[in-house]
Amino acid sequence: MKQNNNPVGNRQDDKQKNLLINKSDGTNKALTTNQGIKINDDNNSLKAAERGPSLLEDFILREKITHFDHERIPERIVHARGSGAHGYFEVTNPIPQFTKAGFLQEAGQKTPVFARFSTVAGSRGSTDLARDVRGFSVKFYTQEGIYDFVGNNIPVFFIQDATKFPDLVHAVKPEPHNEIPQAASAHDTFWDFISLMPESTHMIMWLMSDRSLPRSYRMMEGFGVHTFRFINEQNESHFVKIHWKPKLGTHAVVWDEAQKISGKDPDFHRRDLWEAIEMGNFPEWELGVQIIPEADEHKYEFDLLDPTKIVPEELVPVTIIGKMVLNRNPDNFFAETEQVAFHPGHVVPGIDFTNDPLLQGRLFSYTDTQLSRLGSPNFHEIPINRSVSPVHNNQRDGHMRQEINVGRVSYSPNSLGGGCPYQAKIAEGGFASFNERVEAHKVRGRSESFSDHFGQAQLFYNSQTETEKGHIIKALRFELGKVETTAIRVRMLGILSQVDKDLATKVAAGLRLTVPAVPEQPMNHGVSPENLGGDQEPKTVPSSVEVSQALSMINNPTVKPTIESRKVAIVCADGVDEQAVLDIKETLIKQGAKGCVVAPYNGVVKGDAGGELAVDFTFLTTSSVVFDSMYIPGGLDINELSEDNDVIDFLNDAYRHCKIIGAQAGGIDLLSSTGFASKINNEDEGIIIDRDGDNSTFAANFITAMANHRFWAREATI
Ligand code: HDD
Repeated sequence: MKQNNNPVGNRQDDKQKNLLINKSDGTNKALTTNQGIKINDDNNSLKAAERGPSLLEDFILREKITHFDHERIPERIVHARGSGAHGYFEVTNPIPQFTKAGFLQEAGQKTPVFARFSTVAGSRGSTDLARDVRGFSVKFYTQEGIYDFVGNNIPVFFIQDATKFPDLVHAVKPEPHNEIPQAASAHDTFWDFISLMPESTHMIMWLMSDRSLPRSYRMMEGFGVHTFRFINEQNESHFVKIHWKPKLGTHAVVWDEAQKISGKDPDFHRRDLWEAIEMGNFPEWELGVQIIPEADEHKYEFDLLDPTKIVPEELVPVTIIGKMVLNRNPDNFFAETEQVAFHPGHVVPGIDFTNDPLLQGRLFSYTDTQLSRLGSPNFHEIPINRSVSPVHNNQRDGHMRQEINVGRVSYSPNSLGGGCPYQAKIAEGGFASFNERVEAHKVRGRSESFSDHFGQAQLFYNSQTETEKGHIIKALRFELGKVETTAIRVRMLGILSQVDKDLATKVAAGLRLTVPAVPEQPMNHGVSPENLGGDQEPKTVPSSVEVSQALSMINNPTVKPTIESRKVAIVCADGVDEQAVLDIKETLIKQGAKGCVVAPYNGVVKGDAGGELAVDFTFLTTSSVVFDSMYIPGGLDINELSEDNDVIDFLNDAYRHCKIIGAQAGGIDLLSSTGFASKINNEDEGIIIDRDGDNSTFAANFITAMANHRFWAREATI
């Protein structure tokens, strides 16, 4: 029986306690230099006379400027733009039969975590709303050491082998001659590469879908992408795919909206995460696993080691084993969110790797990148990266070493230190890699079982609703429309035609091109025939599952009808029916949502009963794209509002983005000045009208409509 080195119970505060010794608060304290000398004047440098030159002697000036000069570190080569938060992971359904990982053993067990969400291509200061994959990383501070989950919000990847990662990233990043465009894939080098890499087709379907435009970090799924292994106490291995399912469902914005948010509030996701936690709306995800016995390794039409493939939930259901709650914002962005260093190779006993060639390459890359990003092999000592379980080994010295290792022994074997630190037995938690049998020739090549590049791209496309298919077509027209080289566009049409002829034809129509009758057969894996026999040409192995509901965001069976944490703009002006506003605000709060008063001016608006309502935003300081729904109460001074272009744009955009628009009594008249005036008489179920001012019936109808996220059917009529 394994020694219990994972005391069960509530360990969720362990990391906060661990961070405390590094926290510093200057409240009511004197200003000092870094050497602790109190500073008397921080406003003037030391000079030879008031109008004379500064003196080199001024250690206060020198220290301050030198520190400032070195305040920046290299940003992450990918995933530079991100936001993080602290929280905990709680086991709800332990699975000791599959894994001996200590933090997954008992129901109710809590482990502190730090999660970071990111875009991939843009720089640190780029917009949150780029069309891009989102990173989804979680550091678990377990009693057995750090376990890092380093996944994405899309369950597959562009490439099958890590050796192509630098090529992929060079292609998607801003072009090297002019550093344009920032945080965008819509340019020639990206599509040139993609059009020559048919293995990326499945990923491209996801990337062109609204999955790449999340409404919020809190409304996106997380996937481990690779197949990993769970190892149990009997040293038996099961394959595992790891999923995070958001409590609020998986939702997105539309592309026109995303582009406008990028201008109006490029911090949209960062702000949303921060504010939700400050307001106590703690973001939550369930952790699910798909478990596949070793014996089933070759049972499927796809290779479990191929990171461009999912395991459809129809073949292997997702079992929920726990939940993550993020309940604390960082104290300091740089110290925590910027310096946190994740690594898919940080695993604890009970979790192990497979031979997925993308994963294998990642196991090298992540420590290596921290050496240039954080500047030292001692990055594990940075507080946010520090394990809560003890660290003892013979590694020593290096830049910025914090630990003071005592004693004269820093080698093993040793007798002078009594043989310590000693090697842990497996039974006491020592990590032992799964003893997978490998009998092979060295080859520089790829398995033929990785050659299906279109089967699951078809599964994904076929699983989308018509609305979602329409968005994919538009996205491809946009992206390829920005490509300047016609040959690249045509090559991509050839690839798309292997997913779906109708898709390719519709994209081609937007580009005024014809889908090639015979697609230019792009590169195979570049496998040299001398190294490998077999057919390495890209091919289509039709999926045994024809439609998977879990792949659609609109049809997703796990999406719950909730308006929790949604934001409603309440269009206001003097004379507004203040009771109606108070009623809707209260109803929204009860549902976990929030109503914000938006008016033509800051300060307050005067209500019809003589009261005043505080204004949250003006039509200048906000935009409808940052709200989920609009509500127009009665009593407003319509003349003033209907002549204001900002107000009319506000409503027109909401309509265009399929948002729910509610209006009562005199507020309905404002809609006649909009571009959708003709649609207000029951022609559009997303416009909720109440002429009689019956607040409770109206609120119920408004909320039911909002819970569907958007009224997508409208798109067909615009
Ligand atoms: Fe990676 C960062 C996720 C393939 C090399 N990656 C990074 C982050 C995430 C991912 C979420 C940000 C971590 C953070 O918040 O600090 N990466 C993935 C996923 C992949 C993937 C899901 C495919 C399944 N990555 C991948 C490959 C390589 C890298 C194949 C290299 C061979 N990734 C890196 C990196 C980064 C990184 C260069 C940049 C910053 C960092 O590691 O800490 O090492």
